[in-house]
Amino acid sequence: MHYTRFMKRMALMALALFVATMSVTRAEDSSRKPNILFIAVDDMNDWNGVLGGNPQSKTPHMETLASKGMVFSNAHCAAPACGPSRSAIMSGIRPSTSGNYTNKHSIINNEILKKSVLMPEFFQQNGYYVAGGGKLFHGYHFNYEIKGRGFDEYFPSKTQDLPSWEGLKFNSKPPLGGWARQADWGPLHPDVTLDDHPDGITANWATNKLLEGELQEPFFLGAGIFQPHLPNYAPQEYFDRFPLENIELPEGYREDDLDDVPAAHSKMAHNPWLKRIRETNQWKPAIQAYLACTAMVDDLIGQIVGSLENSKYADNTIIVLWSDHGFQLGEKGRWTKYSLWERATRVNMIWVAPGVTTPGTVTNKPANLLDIYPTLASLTGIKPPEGQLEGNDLSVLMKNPGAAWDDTTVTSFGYKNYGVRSDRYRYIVYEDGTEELYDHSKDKWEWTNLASNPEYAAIKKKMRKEIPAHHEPNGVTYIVPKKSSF
Ligand SMILES: [Ca+2]
Ligand SMILES: [Ca+2]
Repeated sequence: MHYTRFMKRMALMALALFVATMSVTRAEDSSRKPNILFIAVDDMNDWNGVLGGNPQSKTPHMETLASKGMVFSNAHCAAPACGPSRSAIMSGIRPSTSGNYTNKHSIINNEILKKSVLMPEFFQQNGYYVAGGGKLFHGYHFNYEIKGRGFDEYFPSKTQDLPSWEGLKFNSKPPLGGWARQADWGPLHPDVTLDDHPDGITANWATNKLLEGELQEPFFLGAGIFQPHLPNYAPQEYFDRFPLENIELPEGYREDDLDDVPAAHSKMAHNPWLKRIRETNQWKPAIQAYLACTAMVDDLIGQIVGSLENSKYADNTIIVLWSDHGFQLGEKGRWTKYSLWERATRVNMIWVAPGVTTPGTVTNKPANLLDIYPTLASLTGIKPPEGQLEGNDLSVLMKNPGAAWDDTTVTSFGYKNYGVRSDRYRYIVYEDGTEELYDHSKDKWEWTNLASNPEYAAIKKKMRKEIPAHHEPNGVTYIVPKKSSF
């Protein structure tokens, strides 16, 4: 008996010693954990040199970044709108699981999301210093719901994600001012420089954080760039790079493109902007502005990444650059996002993970913004929250691009509307059961809907199996305050 108790005590002491040693090791490990530079870009589609969606674009800094790491060229959003896309990124939970489907759905009052550990909280709870600036969450969610939760510091403040637009001077009267708050574009007054632009201010904040070298390590530093989200305002020099007389209309536009598309698409969301833009002869100026703002964002990406490279953190910092969804500039009669077509779901996702990614790697395997959270957990060696994350760990592909992988990835918009993308096909099914199917091997602009062609019945059946089994009803609606910024 005595002997047994002695042994038990010895065992407990050994265990205590082991645990103590482990925690020392963990503490030491934690000081060596990689930092994270998390760069978010709003509404940036594939019109850049990395994804090759439009040869008119000029994005040398993104191309340089891509050459240093791994590009996921077939990456898609969880939802084609700022709010649900970013809620899914930050929680790692699909919209169809949470019921957070649109910009007006709450995070903090959502029964599922309110129990989740959001990404900034996850890193903060695991010993990271978490700093953010600019648009990381959807503005309403951050400013009125999250209020800096999980962040040790936020710029400009924990209840204001974007630096103010107040006082910015324009070169001339914005072309469409008045009919829709965000339907505006144009150069800023010649006196206005990039340093005065809200995105330039956010980028300068991130630059200073990196170059000052006083961040507590390991850190998570998030910089959220708002352009090329509308309204597309940039300094004149960016407009000068894209002379109006050289602007081409979108290659993917066809006047009759919607003839073979079920009517259900317009129920999800529809805006009449293209008609208005054409009537006012603004199609080319609007494209010019999108390209100009994308070029401006590219310069800011170059600035932030360059600051990291010139900082003491360069060798031990993971970079992930992502955009929250794509953007349509007239294709299928649409302006902005809010659709399940390629133009709206395809996103930018570039990773540089020291010692993990191979420079200049590109994979076309299906990926999703939902995958960011589990990938960062894996790359930092931190156990993810139990039973929460629904995305995949992309580090598997970073280590072995030929690894076995999911055949498809899913985007949803609104209750029971789904888009499924494989390497080759896009399948869409709406709540009413109507469908679309496109073969990207011969139809990259998704002009020909093959859903009613019996030759593709087996493909459709296979794609349909990828749709989530659970469809959570619409979550609690967020009440938009009367006075709010874009
Ligand atoms: Ca967005
Ligand atoms: Ca068509």
